[in-house]
Amino acid sequence: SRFVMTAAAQMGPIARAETRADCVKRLVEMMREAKARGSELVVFPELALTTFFPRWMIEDEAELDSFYETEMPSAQTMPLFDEAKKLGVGFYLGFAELVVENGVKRRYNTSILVDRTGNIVGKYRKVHLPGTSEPIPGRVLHHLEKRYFEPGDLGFPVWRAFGGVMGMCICNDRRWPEVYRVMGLQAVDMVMLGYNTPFDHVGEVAMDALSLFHNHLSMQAGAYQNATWVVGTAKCGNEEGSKMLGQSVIIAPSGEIVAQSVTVEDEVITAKCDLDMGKRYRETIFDFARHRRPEHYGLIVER
Ligand code: CDT
Repeated sequence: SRFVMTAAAQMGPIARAETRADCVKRLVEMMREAKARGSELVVFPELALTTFFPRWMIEDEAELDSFYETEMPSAQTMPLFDEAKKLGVGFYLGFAELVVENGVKRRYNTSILVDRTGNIVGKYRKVHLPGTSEPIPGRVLHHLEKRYFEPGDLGFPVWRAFGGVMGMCICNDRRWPEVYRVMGLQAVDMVMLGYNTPFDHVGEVAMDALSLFHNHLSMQAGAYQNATWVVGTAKCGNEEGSKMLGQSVIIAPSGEIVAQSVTVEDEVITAKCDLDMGKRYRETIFDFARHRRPEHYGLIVER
C-alpha cells in the first residue's frame, strides 16, 4: 500500500474586499489543522486567493488585473509556501494567473502542485472555461470566465509526487470525461481539483435543482471509470450574493465518497488514501490495454 494522508480544505466565501493576506491567513490556518490531523497533502479550491470575480463585468483594466497573480510565490503568498515547508505538507492551490508574453497580457485560471519542501512541481491551466464572454442582459451576477481567461495551453499532464502519479484539473473540467481519461491513460493515482459552483449556474430550474447531485456524479464517475482518487474542494456559501455549492469530497477509485464536508464554511476533511487501491480496478474491469477499443473512439478527437 502507498498511503497519502490527504485533506480537502474547503473555503467559505471570500468577500470582494478581502485581501490576499486575509486569504493566505485562512489557508495557513487550515493547513495547520490538516497537518495536526496527520495530512501531508492539502487541496485548496479554485481561485482561492480572491473572490470569484468572473461574476462581475469589470471594465477597469487595473481593477481586473488586481485579481490576478503575476508571480508565484509572491511576497503575499510566500507565508503559505513557508508554512508548507515548515510543516512538511504539500498543496494544490487555484488562482488567477496573469503573464505578459511579447507585450501581450495572457490570463489563465491556474492551479499549482507544491511538494512538501515548498517547491512548485506542477502547473495546470483550466481548459474548459464555462459561461460567456459578454454579460447576459437582465442578470445581476454573470459567469464571465470566457472573457477573463483563455483556455489552458498545458494539456493534462501528470506528475510523480507524493509517492504516486498526481493530476490536476479545475472546476468545470470535472464534468468532462475526457479530462479524467487523458490522465487515466497516464495511470494517474489522484486527481485534485477545486471548484466554485453557483446553485444557479445553468439558469434552468430543473437542472439547477440537481446541482449537488451533478457535482458528485461527475467526480464519482471520473474516479471509478479511471481507477483514481479524486479530491474535489469547494469555495462555497454566500459569496457577494452568489450562493455556491459546498459538499467537498474525497472519492476512492471505487467511486465511493470516503470524506465529505458538512458546512459551507472553511472546513478541513481528511482521508487516508491508498494509492494502490486504483490497481484493483486498473488490472481488472478497467484494464485499458486489454479492454479499450480506441479504434472506435475516433469521433472524440475529430469533433
Ligand atoms: N468555476 C466553474 O467552472 N464553475 C462552473 C459553473 C458555472 S457554469 C456557467 C462549474 O461547472 O461548476
